[in-house]
Amino acid sequence: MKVVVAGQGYVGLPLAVRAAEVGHRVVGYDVDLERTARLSAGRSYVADVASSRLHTVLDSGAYSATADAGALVGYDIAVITVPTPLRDGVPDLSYIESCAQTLGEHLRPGATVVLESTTYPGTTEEVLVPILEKASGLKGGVDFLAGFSPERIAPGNTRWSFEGTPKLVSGMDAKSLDVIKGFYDGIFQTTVPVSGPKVAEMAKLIENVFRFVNISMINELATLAAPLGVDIWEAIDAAATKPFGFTRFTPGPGIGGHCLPVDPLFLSWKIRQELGVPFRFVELADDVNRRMPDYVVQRLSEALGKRGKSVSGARILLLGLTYKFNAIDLRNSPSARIAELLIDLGADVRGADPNIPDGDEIKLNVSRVDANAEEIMAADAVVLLMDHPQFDLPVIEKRAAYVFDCRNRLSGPNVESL
Ligand code: SAJ
Repeated sequence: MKVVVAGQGYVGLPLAVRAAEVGHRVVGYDVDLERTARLSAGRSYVADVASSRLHTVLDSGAYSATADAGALVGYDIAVITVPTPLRDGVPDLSYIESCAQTLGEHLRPGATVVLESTTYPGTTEEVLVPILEKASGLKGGVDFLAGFSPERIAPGNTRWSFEGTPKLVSGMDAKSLDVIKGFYDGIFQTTVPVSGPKVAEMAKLIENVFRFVNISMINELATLAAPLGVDIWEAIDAAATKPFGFTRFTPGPGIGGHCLPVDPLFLSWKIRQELGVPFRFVELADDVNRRMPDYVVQRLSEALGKRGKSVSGARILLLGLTYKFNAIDLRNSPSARIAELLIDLGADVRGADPNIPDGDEIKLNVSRVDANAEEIMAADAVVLLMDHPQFDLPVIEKRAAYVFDCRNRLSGPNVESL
């Protein structure tokens, strides 16, 4: 079939390339000209899609990348994989809406549109379909088909492959489900049909709320275990020996990324909008999560105080600025807030992270340095935020005057753990 994948990011590109590899003619549509130029040159910027795979589908003509909406004409199926960020705490559906408008203008009878972007229950039927109908003059469920199928990409996850991860599928009606299931059956080893888009939209949110709430809970417990004199890290490892009914999460400086601190708030916002009541677990988790950077700074201030120093004027080296271990993404990373708090207290803050793509350092609010022995020795305090594999942990342990370790990877008289 002629397939359009709208949005060629860490979700859309793997789907587009896989669809091309299984025999579809795929147009990778993105409004970012720099991205489409890179893709057309066969240069992947998504870790899970090797440039060699991109070259193969480009050379065979199975895949092409474009920012030109005119290339969308005549698609049989279009998949929307655009961002759904929060803007001032409110869900921002503008990317979905503008994409739906563009796809609607090129929608013809018999075609199918699938939404993959994570969003609150009701978006597919109450936002997407009406826009498609208005832009095309066609009727959803009669002239065209639509549904929702959440993405379950786990960047860098080597345990579960893209096609090996079960895929939820839904349709606005039976025919839509049938066609959408058929499409994904050609790409994923397992598809899981559900009764409608709202179930699929909610299921995805349950997946991420589960993580968000549990990680926040373990973070709050970490702040309470320390004064109780309990080693939270050892206690978690002990709890994790339970072979059933437990999922291990570890404390950190805060929950970052564009999924976990965002998606659950889509749900709590919708619940307040529709029902006028709070989804208390998510609102509490968000509150706890927002306080973690303050907690890190408080522990740092106390440690410097014990060493006769104050944060003001202290030279502080942050190690690991991206949002999680081995990730390259800076979005919602706790490091930015921690740096901001320290700078406000008069500290001289530097940051080291080998994973940040060149050019992205302009987004940093700290000067970027290498995590070398000189920088480590020159700092009054080192903070290990993300234990990226490139960091030389023994050097940090040996050379740092003081380390606040948010990942419990180090030990020594100069080391304290979160
Ligand atoms: N984090 C902790 N402690 C933990 C686990 C995570 O502090 O025990 C922090 C991370 O450092 C990060 C944040 O939480 O800042 C989110 O971590 P994550 O492991 O959930 O990673 P994400 O945000 O990349 O989540 C993605 C999600 N994928 C999608 O939403 C499509 C999630 O559903 C996956 O379960 C997760 O990857 C995964 O398992 O890798």
